[in-house]
Amino acid sequence: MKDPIRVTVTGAAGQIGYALLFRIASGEMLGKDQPVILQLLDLPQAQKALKGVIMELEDCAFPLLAGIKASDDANVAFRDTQIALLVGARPRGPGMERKDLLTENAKIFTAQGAAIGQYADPDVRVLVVGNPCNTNAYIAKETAIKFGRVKSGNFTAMLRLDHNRALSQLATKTGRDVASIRNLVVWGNHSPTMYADYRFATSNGDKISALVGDEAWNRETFLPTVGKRGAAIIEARGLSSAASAANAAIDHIHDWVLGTEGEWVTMGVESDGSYGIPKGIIYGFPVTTENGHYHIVQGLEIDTFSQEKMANTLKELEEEKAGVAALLA
Ligand code: NAX
Repeated sequence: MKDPIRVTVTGAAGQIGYALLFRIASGEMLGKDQPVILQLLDLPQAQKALKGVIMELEDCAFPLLAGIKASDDANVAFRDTQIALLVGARPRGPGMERKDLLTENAKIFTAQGAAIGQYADPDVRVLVVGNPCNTNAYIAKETAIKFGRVKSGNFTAMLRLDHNRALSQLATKTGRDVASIRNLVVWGNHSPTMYADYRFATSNGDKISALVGDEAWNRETFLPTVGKRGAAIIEARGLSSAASAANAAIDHIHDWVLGTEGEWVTMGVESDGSYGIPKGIIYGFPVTTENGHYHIVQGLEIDTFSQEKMANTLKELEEEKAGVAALLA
């Protein structure tokens, strides 16, 4: 039996947490032969609900679940953690400006970044799901690396739900199996400014753009549908995406740790300057992964339309970064 891997989930009593924890414990994220210890963080007022979730986890008698700890203290929940899923965040309240949302979340992710920087395993891999996830990941990274123990490249943000949404829209449009579609990318910020780009995508060797045929569909239907999918789900369900978000988080970590065998996936990762994106910004890029490391796919041609889209989503990220700069000084 392998040694258990310590997995921290924040916001564990929330709706994404409820769709996520059982799948992690059943081995869907790290493999059916990999035991896990869950270290669950939530606010003091959510501890009672979290206790109920833990009772249910116990009642599943998962063979791979080697232990569960719950805490309202980030310094406890992140101790020795190897995989950290930062799901909990401050939601936008009535009358709350975007700026206030950024600042409130910056406080949370500064505190959690400091806990990770001091107490996590030095190789910890971090996925930020809580919104605004790219900037929250940036804040956690910038804070954590000040302690000199953890790697800045191991802080990532979740663009995988956007990637999966785009895959599904393309499969429906072309009549091809979703599993046959390769080489899709979603550039930039997890927000309606994201740029889902199928110029390189293929299905069984055929170019997706040729199968789509109609050029206007990209601008008029595909990009708005993917960009506004979160809002459409809230409108239909009365609640934001939870099961699909949890599924995307599972996919993101699974592929990062276990490898993509040359296939592209989208991850929000620290820019190394690729495609003119300033170093340090957490931006959605196409990546391949092997041996627990990701590599940004290089050398893709960026046409004028794509350049504009990529610059637009970058501008939003730079504004978010400027909005929290004072808190990181
Ligand atoms: P819920 O409101 O159901 O749950 C959030 C949980 O986080 C609550 O239990 C709350 O007590 C906890 N929490 C709040 N502040 C915390 C803190 N400082 N430390 C620890 N726990 C804290 O929200 P849910 O639907 O689960 O969504 C969670 C986050 O995911 C939100 O920020 C949401 O915007 C974001 N999403 C991100 C997506 C992405 O693709 N990146 C898609 C889905 C989702 O919208």
